[in-house]
Amino acid sequence: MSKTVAAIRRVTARGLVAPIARPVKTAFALIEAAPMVLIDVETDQGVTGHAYIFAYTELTVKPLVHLIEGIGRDLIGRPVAPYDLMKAMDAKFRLLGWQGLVGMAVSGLDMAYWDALGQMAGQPLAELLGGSPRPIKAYDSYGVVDPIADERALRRSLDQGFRGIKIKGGDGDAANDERMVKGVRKLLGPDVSLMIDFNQSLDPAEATRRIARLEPYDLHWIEEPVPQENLSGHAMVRENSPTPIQAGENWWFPRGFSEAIEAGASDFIMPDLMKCGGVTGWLQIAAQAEAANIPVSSHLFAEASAHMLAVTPTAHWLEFLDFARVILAHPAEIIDGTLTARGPGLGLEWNEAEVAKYLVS
Ligand code: SMN
Ligand code: MG
Repeated sequence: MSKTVAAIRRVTARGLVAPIARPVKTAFALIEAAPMVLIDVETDQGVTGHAYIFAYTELTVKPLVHLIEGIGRDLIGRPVAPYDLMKAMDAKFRLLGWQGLVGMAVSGLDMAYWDALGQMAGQPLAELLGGSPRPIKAYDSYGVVDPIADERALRRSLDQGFRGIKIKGGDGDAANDERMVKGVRKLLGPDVSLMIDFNQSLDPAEATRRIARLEPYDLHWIEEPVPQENLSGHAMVRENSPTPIQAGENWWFPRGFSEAIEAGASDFIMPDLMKCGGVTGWLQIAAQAEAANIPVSSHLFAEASAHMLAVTPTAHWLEFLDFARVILAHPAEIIDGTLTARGPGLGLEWNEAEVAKYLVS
């Protein structure tokens, strides 16, 4: 039984800045809207694969659109085969290097390819990969919070059934972090997992001091205490930390994870589908994590990550930070604090009327 392999007919990318329900304040910036790029990979089988990536800043939206469409022109007529894509991209970008916008573009294309394959099979991606969609435990992801001003929002998260809340630190001094953590812990009670994310803002000595100060509040993890590339610094902080260390959203491709695991940088890892090499990269990272007994959580991209965590042997937490809500025809639905992957493919369909409102030309 042989069937023609689907081939690429056209790749389109569209940039937009979408409104978000809650601004996210980090140690470095205030994110008030979500700059994103939507990728559509049209095949000759009548199916179009979809994926979105997060550009972090509006400045990188147009360069990403240009890059993705430029790569796309060279893909026309080639099979919708993610491993072939990775090989072709390696040949194209080896001398330039893959980190940064190139890696984001390639990872986004990979996700759209897998979405097309799932759609063609009439299966959710999790099922195509040999698993089955199941409810994945999610945490609600906040920026820096004020336990008083944000009390209503936090209570609403609990009402939605979330059993985990992440907040951001490093926006001020250690006393400021402690006030926030103490207030949020009091509000949540002892049984909800509370995580703090420093977004790479500290040096190892300061991180160690702050983590010791936060010990009484039973934090579930300390995320990115020091710059992501400082693997030995992560390991040093981890060595002295009573709380598990979490990192990975800024490690690039499976190679980045093997280096970090080798360095003993983190207790937990959280690949970002857009930086880790898409679905193809994630699968290779999940295998490394299983071999090393490391729990795996996701970063952003909740809809696609719910598929990946369903086929990750050491699946831990799904991050819920709802950047894509307004541009999706069927936004992610949290039920009892969990998210279940939906198909076919990644289950992404654009709400074109909303997309049109936020396009950057
Ligand atoms: C984060 C990254 C990018 C945008 C918002 C928040 C963060 C996280 O580090 O872990 O969600
Ligand atoms: Mg983070």
